[in-house]
Amino acid sequence: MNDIIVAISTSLGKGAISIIRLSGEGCIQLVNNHFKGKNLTKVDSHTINYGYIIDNSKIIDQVLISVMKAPKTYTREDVVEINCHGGIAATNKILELMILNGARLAEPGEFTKRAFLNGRIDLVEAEAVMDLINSKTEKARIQSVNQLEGRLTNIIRKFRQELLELLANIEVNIDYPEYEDIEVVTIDNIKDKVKEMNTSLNNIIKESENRKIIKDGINVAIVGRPNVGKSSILNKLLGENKAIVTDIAGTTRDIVEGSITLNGIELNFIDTAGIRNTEDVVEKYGVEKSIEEINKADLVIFVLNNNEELTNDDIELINKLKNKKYITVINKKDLEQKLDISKYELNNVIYTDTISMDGIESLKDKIIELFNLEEIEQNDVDIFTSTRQITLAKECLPILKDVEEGVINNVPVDMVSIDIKRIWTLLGEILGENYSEELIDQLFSQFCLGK
Ligand SMILES: Nc1nc2c(ncn2[C@@H]2O[C@H](COP(=O)(O)OP(=O)(O)OP(=O)(O)O)[C@@H](O)[C@H]2O)c(=O)[nH]1
Ligand SMILES: [Mg+2]
Repeated sequence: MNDIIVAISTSLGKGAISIIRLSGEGCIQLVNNHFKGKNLTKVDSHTINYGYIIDNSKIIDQVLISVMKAPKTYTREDVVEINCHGGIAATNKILELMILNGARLAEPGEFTKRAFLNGRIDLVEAEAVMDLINSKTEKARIQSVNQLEGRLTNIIRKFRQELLELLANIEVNIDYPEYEDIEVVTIDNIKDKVKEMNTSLNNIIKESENRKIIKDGINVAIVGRPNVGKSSILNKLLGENKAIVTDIAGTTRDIVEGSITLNGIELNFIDTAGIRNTEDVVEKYGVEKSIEEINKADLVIFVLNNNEELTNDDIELINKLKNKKYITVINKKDLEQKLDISKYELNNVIYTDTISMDGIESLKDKIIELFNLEEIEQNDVDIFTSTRQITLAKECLPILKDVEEGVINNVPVDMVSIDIKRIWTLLGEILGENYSEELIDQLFSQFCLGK
């Protein structure tokens, strides 16, 4: 595992500087072999050194080199960072030089993976690094930084500590059953503690599910029959003419996407092909995609035309939306009303006119209301941010419940202790204890190169 890995850590392109990062035993020597300046193997740790990267005494670039010796580094291994001029050619040439002389191109996330495997960070913190890189809004950034600071990690550690204390109590109980006093204390102790943990874990999970949208945003699919004004609505929501609008039914054939930030949350709008029964092969494919988008979306904006009567295609769509969160937009309210929806119970009805922009603000307000976006702004609590964390935490809930009931029903304490150990293990998995190779590979492969 200690071979030398190398990657370009900045995004490759024209820029003032690029950073090439190396980690692993011998990386300082390797860079020194191609450096004209001070002897890097002799300099103090955590120093920046000026000089030239050379290849067979030919200068490749003028550089600043940071030398960081293990263990106080990102990976806990020796780390070297070469700051070179940001051109693509110079950066690639240095990377190539390192690879030709013994380094290996790092896999995505491999530096962070080493930080984890060497015990510098836990999995929750590693996921926070990835989230921080991917943060698109200020709120998502703050959430990741809190996680990176270890706030969630501390909560889980505290839970696990409490579980250990419970287990210790139970052990005393089993080893010294003659102390009746302890019996009473222990059972009460377990019951209260477990109840308290159940409530607080439950709250964190609930809050986490609500706020997954801080990280991932909300996917909103705009659907409806052709020509009702879906693309016009998308353009007005985005404030730019992203989708083509014409009076020809079937204008949008493929999905068009665009995003805005509303109350600090990213909304990803997906404009779809108008849904109708059609023989046109291209359009038909577009219609299938639209239906797929309905299933994937967190919210559907279902658009109807105020100026037309309801058709079978509309009714089919209404049926598809039964179990979805959706807003009904009745567009073209400036035109004569011919639509009659009185026979149908449609959710969240809003009237719009995309020419005068009437109703567009109400549509945004409705989205804020449906996802409680205003509240999300207010509270600052610690939550699980990845599906992996939420799934593991959820697995603990029924077991906690079993423990609670078991205690109430006088189930033998040693049985209860097995359950408690299981919860302790599951919480440990959140932090990355008892990890599987496969999980680790899959998780870190989602990182970008050089991190
Ligand atoms: N009067 C009026 N016309 C509108 C309104 N919104 C859109 N239109 C017109 O309706 C026509 C169709 O608009 P689009 O936004 O292309 O409709 P669409 O639902 O995306 O259509 P497809 O892509 O074909 O499915 C265009 O001529 C628009 O200018 C509105 O509020 N009032
Ligand atoms: Mg369209």
